[in-house]
Amino acid sequence: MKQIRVIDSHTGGEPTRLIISGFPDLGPGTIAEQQQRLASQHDSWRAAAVLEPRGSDVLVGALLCEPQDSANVAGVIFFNNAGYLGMCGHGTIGLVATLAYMKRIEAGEFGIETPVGTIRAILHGDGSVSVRNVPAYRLHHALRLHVPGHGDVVGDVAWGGNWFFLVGEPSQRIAADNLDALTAYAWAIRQALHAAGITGADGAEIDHIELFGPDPEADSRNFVLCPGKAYDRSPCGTGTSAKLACLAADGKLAPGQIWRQASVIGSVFEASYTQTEGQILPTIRGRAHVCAESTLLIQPDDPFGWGIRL
Ligand code: PYC
Repeated sequence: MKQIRVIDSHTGGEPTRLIISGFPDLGPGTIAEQQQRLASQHDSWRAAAVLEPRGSDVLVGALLCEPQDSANVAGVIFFNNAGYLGMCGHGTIGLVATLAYMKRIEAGEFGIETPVGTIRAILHGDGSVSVRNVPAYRLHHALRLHVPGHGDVVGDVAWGGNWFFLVGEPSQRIAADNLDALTAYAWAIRQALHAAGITGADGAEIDHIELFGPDPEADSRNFVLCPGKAYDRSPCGTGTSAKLACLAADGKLAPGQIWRQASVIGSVFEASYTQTEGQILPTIRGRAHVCAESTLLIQPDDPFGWGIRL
């Protein structure tokens, strides 16, 4: 029987399952190389950890890895029901909160290696976590897209550690009582992007759709549809980074100015940026809480032991 030790947390409602031990050895190399090995040779472990019957579509897995550079506190590979993520903001906040729960770190600043680069995180004295993300930028502005069944939709394409299509004036209300309609609308946008051959840089698939609306307390409320069709319960760290890149490009948010991004369920990230050449360096601050510590078991005769793949 296989055993996988995990600690679950949630960041503003969005869950992260940190894999502490039990996955196969991914060998030497960068976190990006290890991610490729996990995907090509051991993907069933991802499925076992995050798919039903142990997981769910909304769960993000985070494999804790040894960092290549000993100055960094950890390496991490993020994945979900559909595959692998370059970076994950809520997941990094969950990782840092979990390392604190495990007493591996105390308040301070840390380097964390991800497949898309090394990021910096600060664990604050009040338990909140700031993530200084990889550089973000807007690739396309005000792109008009025909979405069958929904008419024309105008949005930006931006990178925030994952690729996003950001729609400032969606035809759907951003509200927790409108989730089915939001999901159908965002999924139709994603399919229309694919059909139109619109991609991120180097042909990368735009696999996150982000819709915005007003919020009574924050600067904006969003709905983010993740690659596997689950919506992000948090305001999405990489999505908020992509949003900052668009606000900066439009001259609507100055460096250092705080942007309060609410999620569709009302959790909030505080975000700001500094400028680099042609790109921005976003910082996202939020809070995670640990909520379970367990051992996943895979019995050899369990027909769904390696996850339900539909
Ligand atoms: O917080 O960056 C994020 C994220 C990506 C997918 C789900 N959450």
